Amino acid sequence: MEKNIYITTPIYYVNDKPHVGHAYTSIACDSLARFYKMLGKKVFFLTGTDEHGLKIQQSAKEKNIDTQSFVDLMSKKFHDLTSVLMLTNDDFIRTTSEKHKEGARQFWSSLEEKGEIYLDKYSGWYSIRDEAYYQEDELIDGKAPTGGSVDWVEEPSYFFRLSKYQKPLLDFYSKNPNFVYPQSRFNEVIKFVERGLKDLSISRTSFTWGVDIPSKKGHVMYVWLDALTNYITALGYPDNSSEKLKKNWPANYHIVGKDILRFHAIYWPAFLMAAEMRLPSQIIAHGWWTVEKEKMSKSIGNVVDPIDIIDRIGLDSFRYFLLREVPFGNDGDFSKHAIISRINSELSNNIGNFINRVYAMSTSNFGNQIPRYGQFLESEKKIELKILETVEQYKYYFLNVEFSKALGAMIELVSAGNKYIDTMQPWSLAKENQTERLSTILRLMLETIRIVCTMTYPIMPLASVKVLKSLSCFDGDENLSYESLKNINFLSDGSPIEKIDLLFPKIDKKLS
Ligand code: ME8
Repeated sequence: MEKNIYITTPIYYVNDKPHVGHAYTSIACDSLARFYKMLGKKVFFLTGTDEHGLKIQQSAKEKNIDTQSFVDLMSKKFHDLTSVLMLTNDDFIRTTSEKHKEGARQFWSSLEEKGEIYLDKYSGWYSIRDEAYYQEDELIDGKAPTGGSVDWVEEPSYFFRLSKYQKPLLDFYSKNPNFVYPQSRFNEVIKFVERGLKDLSISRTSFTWGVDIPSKKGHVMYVWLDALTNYITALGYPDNSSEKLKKNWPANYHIVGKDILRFHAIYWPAFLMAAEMRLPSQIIAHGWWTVEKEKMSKSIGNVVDPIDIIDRIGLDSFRYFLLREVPFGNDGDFSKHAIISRINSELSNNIGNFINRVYAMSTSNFGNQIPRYGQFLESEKKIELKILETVEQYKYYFLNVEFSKALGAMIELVSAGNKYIDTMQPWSLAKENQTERLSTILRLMLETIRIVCTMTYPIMPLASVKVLKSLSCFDGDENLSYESLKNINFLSDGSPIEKIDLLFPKIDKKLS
């Protein structure tokens, strides 16, 4: 049985509606999922919502809604966003579903049976915003390192023997040098573990909104233990005969923000080791977005609603900007200026213009039909080489989750195409009736457009499909293939070229 490529987003807290940070993680996962499908792989892509914990219980209370109705309402907003963003997720898990809760309880029992859990009393700092425990020496000016306020908590609690996993984790890290991407963040994780691990409090008794543990009256599961198990409960855990579990676990990519790396790169592998389960292959930590250089926050009132921005600039441009603007792993700034300059220069002026001029010349000279190839000269051979080189780079970068570089390679190919047209001056060839040369040049450029728009498909599915359809070469998303990028003779001689509307209009006014 061939294993699927299993890709996950974090499950999102439902204390508030989705913002651009959530959309970012989801779009990155979706693009990777679409790319793997183009490589001919079977993919399982999971997203969902994290609905327990004090933070959510308090948010519901503030709104005067009962907690279950509140999480139903908020989870729906995240679910609706999956369609707005055109995510190709195969499932959407909710941690309040019975199936998940039962799986999480079974995971607890499995840890308990193996002697990994004991009852004691927790006293220490807890940040409700981060749903995280902090050591005294981690606090900065009396706050969590994330800036969240902390409360002193003292309550009976079950503990997980995390300290026991210091060495096994360090051994695992050294045997799996690509476990965390990027490397700089991996180094931080390793340093943290090297400093020593304390056993982790994994149950709470001071509130009730969580997975209850029937045999432990009064305790609910720590929200992170509950949440992390979503990656396996969605696959049918604890049913070890589940086809889904066998086909997908271990995950290939858990893609998360840098703020929640500790949970995924330390706690989760330790829990899995304790449960004697296999570990995920890679945790990818992306950076954070600020808005006009400020931290996104409700009190500043600068939280970007993805639906609002998509209404203004369109889904493709939004997805493109997020993945192109900053190297994955780095922080980025979501600013009007950056969006306008990125979209206008690369999408409108470069790709848009390239497509327009090639379509205009093809339709005016060859009557809306795909022209044929004649003989290749050095200039055409050079473009062919550039295409082959670009598609290799593109794949290399994509598999390394370097989305920005993959798109950069694609943009360079478009620039090479534009330059080739400037040099070849097909408009003069038309005047001189050099039909074969003209036909060869335009065919090669139409193939280049097809290749470019197949490359952009994982990031800009709408525009890509529109162009491919207009070139009569689209027969379903499932048939798009990476292999077709290496073929410069893919279009059919004489088949129709349909007119398309302006693909990427300039966006200056839409953002003002
Ligand atoms: O952490 N820029 O959920 P969450 C980029 N429920 N990414 C951002 C961001 C920003 N400004 N703000 C948030 C949780 N994110 C847990 C996960 S998984 C088992 C449980 C990202 O809703 C953040 O980094 O607080 C994280 O990856 C994701 O949004 C979910 O955050």
